[in-house]
Amino acid sequence: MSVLVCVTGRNNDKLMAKLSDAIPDVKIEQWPYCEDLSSVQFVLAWNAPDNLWQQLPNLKVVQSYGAGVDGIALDKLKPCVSVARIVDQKLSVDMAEYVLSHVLANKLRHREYAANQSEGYWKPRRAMGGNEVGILGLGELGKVTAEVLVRHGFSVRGWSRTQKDLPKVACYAGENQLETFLSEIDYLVCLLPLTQQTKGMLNAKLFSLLPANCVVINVARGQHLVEEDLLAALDNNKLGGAVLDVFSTEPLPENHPFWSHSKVTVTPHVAAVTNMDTVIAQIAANVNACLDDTPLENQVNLSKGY
Ligand code: NDP
Ligand code: OXD
Repeated sequence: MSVLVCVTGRNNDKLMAKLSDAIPDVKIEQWPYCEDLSSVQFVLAWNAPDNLWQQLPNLKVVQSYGAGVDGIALDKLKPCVSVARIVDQKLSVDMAEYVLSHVLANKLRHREYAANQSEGYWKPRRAMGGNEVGILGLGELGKVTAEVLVRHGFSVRGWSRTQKDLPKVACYAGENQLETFLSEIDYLVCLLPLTQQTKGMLNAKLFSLLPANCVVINVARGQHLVEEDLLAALDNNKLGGAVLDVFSTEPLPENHPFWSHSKVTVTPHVAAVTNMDTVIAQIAANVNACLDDTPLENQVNLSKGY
């Protein structure tokens, strides 16, 4: 049995060393180098190429190196393959802090004052009044984000597929309650997984259901957003602004209108970055579970796709 690490777009030297320390008796190789594809039973994956899976006849487990599993072509896996994701309190808290900081930055007009400073223009104004934050997705990241916002005095509502019951959070569920959830929101945070149902959800129709001053914060996936619809809503003053951490194409292309739009804040997919030190134990535990044929930690429900 061997483990293949296919975490693309980064240097994995430290990750390989830490994994070797955690599972010293297991052979670990790094894609694209692999001595014997038929011995690979476990893949640690991030943005793995779609044609990898058909080359691994004895694959048993794919472990995502993040919370999302949309970078793994689930439809290309054999039915006997299980998928696991990262669940990590540090990841959730990092996400909550990112969202809180951008809600506060908009409320306190940081962007406006930065623009004024560059012109040497002194114009004091009151902070924005709105205090209502709506979170699409009340999963591992959404529920911690809701909790942190509540603790900071925001009025929080959340929307999910199945009904939730969270302290001091107004919980809505399903398509029927989406319109009510969206009304009267000052900040809309997207923390949904990317699935067939959620792809393109942040579109003109949804924006038309939000109050005109609402700020959209997308920290989930770029494909949730219809970019032209967002630009039109911002330019026609149907939305107050947008904070975007994720994009359909990453890195965001050089000439993309988001870079210079006065109402858009761009960050380079950094809202919550997987922390090697805090997740290595759950990856090692899943390699051992794969070896022993025991249940995985944080297994993904493949029929739901997240
Ligand atoms: P979870 O899978 O734990 O939670 C997903 C939530 O979305 C659940 O509450 C689920 O509802 C809800 N949901 C899913 N489909 C629907 C639907 N069709 N209608 C309504 N609600 C739906 O995900 P996480 O919280 O861990 O992560 C969310 C996403 O954040 C990840 O998939 C990833 O794309 C992104 N992410 C981004 C990062 C960044 O740095 N920008 C870092 C980490 C993650 P229910 O509970 O009822 O099933
Ligand atoms: C994740 C991410 O899904 O970093 O973990 O986007």
